[in-house]
Amino acid sequence: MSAMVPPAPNPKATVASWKYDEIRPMLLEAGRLVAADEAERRVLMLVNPNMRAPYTTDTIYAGLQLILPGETAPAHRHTAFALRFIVEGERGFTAVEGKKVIMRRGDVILTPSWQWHDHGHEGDGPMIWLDGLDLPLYQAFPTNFAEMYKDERYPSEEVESAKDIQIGWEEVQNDLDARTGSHAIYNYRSPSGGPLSLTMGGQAERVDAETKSPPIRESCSFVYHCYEGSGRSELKLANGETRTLEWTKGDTFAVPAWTERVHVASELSYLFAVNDAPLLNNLGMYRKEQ
Ligand code: 1HN
Repeated sequence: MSAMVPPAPNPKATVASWKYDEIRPMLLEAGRLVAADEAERRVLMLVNPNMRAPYTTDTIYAGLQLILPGETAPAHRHTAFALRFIVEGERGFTAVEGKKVIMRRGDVILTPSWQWHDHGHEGDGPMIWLDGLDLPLYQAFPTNFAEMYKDERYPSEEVESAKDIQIGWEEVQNDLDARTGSHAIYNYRSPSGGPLSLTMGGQAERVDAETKSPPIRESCSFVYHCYEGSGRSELKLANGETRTLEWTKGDTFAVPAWTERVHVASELSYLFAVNDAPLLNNLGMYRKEQ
């Protein structure tokens, strides 16, 4: 029976990390080699070393997407949900179902299922963000499809703010900083009060300088991104293996399901993470040990 119902969760994904100063040059090289509209989306997929695309963890796809000045990533829509965490650049935009939203570093911007969206860039220099999509689910539920719009851009108007799809960094950090204790977790909520989507959620964490977060393990998995600071995460996988990952600003790392994590900050640090907690909660599969 234990092959079918193991004594502990056994994710296929392993711990993995992508250092920004190593992968940024590759992304820029992709920028030289492949036009954004040629690729539809120019993304450096963060594929879990134990798996193949689209798996960053068993349930989350993540990648770094690049748009160069003047480029357009053409309008399309798909059943998959996407959230983006803006890493670098100014005056890039994403237009979602007619709302053109300017991307600012640290923003979370949502692309709900089946909404038309295109990306562009009216500033200088590279515009880079982390995409989190629920693509792995569609390997089990073959209900994923995309539709291309007839034109490059779906008609849109620039908006000052789009509270339904954009959460700025400032309110997140204000909330984290207002909390007592050397470690705090902020769970992103959609304006309607629930998690960001039916499948994917977001969280941000503050870890004060020279402190560590309490050990936590959850049945959901995470793709973490260091917004600011530096430190390491001490990870104990579901199979008992232990791994330590060093991180600094811009680095991204995957934490598989049921991995115990302790973040150790060398300086005041802020981490963002996309997770699949909403999916597991909706299916009654979410567990947490703290
Ligand atoms: C996609 O449509 C986006 O809309 C980003 O920006 C990443 C990765 C694989 C397949 C589709 C986007 C994607 C993607």
